[in-house]
Amino acid sequence: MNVVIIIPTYNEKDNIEKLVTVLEEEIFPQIKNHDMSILIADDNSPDGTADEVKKLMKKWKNISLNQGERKGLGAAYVRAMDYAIEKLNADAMFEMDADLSHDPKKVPAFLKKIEEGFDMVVGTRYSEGGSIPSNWPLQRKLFSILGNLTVRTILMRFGIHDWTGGFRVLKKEVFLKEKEELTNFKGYTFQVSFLHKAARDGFRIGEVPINFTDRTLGRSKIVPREYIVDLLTYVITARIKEVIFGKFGKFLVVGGFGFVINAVILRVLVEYFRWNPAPANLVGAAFAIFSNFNFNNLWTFRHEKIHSFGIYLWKLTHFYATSSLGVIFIQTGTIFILNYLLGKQHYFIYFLIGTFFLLIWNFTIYNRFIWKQKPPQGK
Ligand SMILES: Nc1nc2c(ncn2[C@@H]2O[C@H](COP(=O)(O)OP(=O)(O)OP(=O)(O)O)[C@@H](O)[C@H]2O)c(=O)[nH]1
Ligand SMILES: [Mg+2]
Repeated sequence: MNVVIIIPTYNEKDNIEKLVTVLEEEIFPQIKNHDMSILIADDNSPDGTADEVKKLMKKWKNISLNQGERKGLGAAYVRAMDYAIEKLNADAMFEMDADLSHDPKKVPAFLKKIEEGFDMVVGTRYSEGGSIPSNWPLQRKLFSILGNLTVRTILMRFGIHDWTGGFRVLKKEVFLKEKEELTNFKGYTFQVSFLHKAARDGFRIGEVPINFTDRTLGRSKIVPREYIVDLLTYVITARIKEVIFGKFGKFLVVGGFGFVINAVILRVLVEYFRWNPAPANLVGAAFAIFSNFNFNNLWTFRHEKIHSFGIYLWKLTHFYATSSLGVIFIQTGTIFILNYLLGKQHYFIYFLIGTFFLLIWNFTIYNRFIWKQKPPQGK
């Protein structure tokens, strides 16, 4: 594989030579089965980082420099990953800080995980074997640990321990798939959002424990307050979107379609054929149930999709049986009772009220009995 180690830099003149030298002289010679190179993504650092890199490029031929305007860490990574794939033919790319916080000795362990079949491997400080600096004040330690725990909890993904770290390797396919969505995350939120989207899309995520050390030279670029606000905004909105556009959202769309079928048949039978609202609703609902079953099977619950025709018929019957309970007793029952008490003229409002009760009942039943989910598989 062509493996490119991408190192973003902003004013890292004092660090870059040390890091590059260790990689070139100690690490790369150990790696026999991959072509290793380095790409430095510098945002026109005023301290002259780029001049330092140009000197290093004379010494080692496998170093490239990708320069651009400063638009934040995420933007620098997106630009550099594009460059690595197009110009350097990268199959896999590392993300690594320039300030020596990430131990280059761990590079082979990351590559081993890629060879084992993982698509993206993240360095983790928060699981066994990993660590944050012991000299950090308690407040900073707590902040770091609780921050990651918050992200894991809100996103409901507990299998990944370190969301905010920046020592990773990923196959080019992961970047190409997520790239379009990543351009919105120009700052440090890039790390969380990239990992979240990769996990969402089913890429295999591996972990390597790392021991994070503090930078000794140069200044930190992170603006904590801005970062926290961006990070929380991302995880909360991402989670809300997942819920709305996930199963429940699809369920509403399918149900909405069924609702229209039900309503049209009800109106036609009542207005043109002079039926009573209750039996008219039963006919409308019978068609709506058929539509709902098929759309849910093909779309909402497609991961638990039913394959054989025998099972399809069995499940459809089962679905009619469970749905008819709700349709007869809850929806049509509401129409029947209100019709009896208040008269026929507002029958459509009774239908709306009955359908609302039915909706709540149905989602519970569908989830519990019909497309019962397999237990999640541990990663
Ligand atoms: N190209 C580019 N690199 C950046 C930018 N912001 C940060 N970096 C680099 O990204 C890496 C991580 O930044 P740091 O400032 O070390 O962030 P951090 O590690 O979270 O903070 P510290 O623990 O204080 O070092 C370093 O190599 C920075 O030079 C940016 O806007 N553009
Ligand atoms: Mg750092």
